[in-house]
Amino acid sequence: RVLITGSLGQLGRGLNSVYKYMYGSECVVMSDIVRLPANATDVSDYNYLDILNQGSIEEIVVNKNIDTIVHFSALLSAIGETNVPLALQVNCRGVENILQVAAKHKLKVFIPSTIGAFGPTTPRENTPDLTVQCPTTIYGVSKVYAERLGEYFNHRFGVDFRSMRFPGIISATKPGGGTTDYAIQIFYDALQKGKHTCYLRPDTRLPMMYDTDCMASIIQLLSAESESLKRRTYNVTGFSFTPEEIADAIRRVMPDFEIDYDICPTRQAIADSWPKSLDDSEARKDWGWNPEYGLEETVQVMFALLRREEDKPTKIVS
Ligand code: VAH
Repeated sequence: RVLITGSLGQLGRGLNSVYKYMYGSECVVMSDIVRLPANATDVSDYNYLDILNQGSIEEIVVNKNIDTIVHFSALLSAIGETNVPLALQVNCRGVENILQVAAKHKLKVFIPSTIGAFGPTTPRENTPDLTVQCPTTIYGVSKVYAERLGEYFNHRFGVDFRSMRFPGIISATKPGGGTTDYAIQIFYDALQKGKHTCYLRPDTRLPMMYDTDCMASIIQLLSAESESLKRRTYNVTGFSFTPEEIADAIRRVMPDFEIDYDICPTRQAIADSWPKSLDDSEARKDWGWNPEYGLEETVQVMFALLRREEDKPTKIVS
């Protein structure tokens, strides 16, 4: 049975649906710190869980007989810079609590890392798994800490810790406070206004991945045999593009779409410190990572999903 923290966030809701579909709803326990939206439907086992309270994590793990935690709760890169003390609490203390509970109750743990765990001194093209990691955001610093702490708990206490450095994830769910958020907002704006004002420069290249591939990577990494994993933290990526290039791809579907630019210095500086493309060959070799979606497929599926959503209230599927 899997416990998902931050399960109402961008990735949590999708993973919850995937787990329910693959293994049945009795196999997934959702948690977060906010009430369910009033129009939420199909939520089978949703729990309040403050990850800063280790006892509460333990209570759910024991009461619900959890063997795996997918720990999504985190403050993302842009919002982290606006509240460093909270980012330290959520991203560092939260991870410490999860790993300590995992050690005590012998759990498997997945904690996502990010391209944000790299920084301006990292080679930016085809960035490998093992390289310089000196990030300049509190998000990045806390994710390097999570990677190191997870690996430490693995070799010191035998915790089955697994992690991936995700690029920006494009999904038909609103993200919260990241630097790559524009790559989702652009679709909502295209449908609602025919126009998007981008906070990054037109030539800012970043690695990205479509939601379905992201979910598949989590399921695949979590089901890989421990012996096949040569490391505990892997790079994974889908494809890289710039705002200009995604706008062109959108125009191939919606010819009148317009983009203009109003640069946000904080987010631009963050994006400029991150890799433009990732080398994920180790994940491909060790556990069969093989993404399916490119830019064109992503544009197609995002429009299809959001057009459907336009007629419906927000739905939480568990
Ligand atoms: C952010 N989406 O923008 C996150 C992320 C790839 C970066 O981890 O902060």
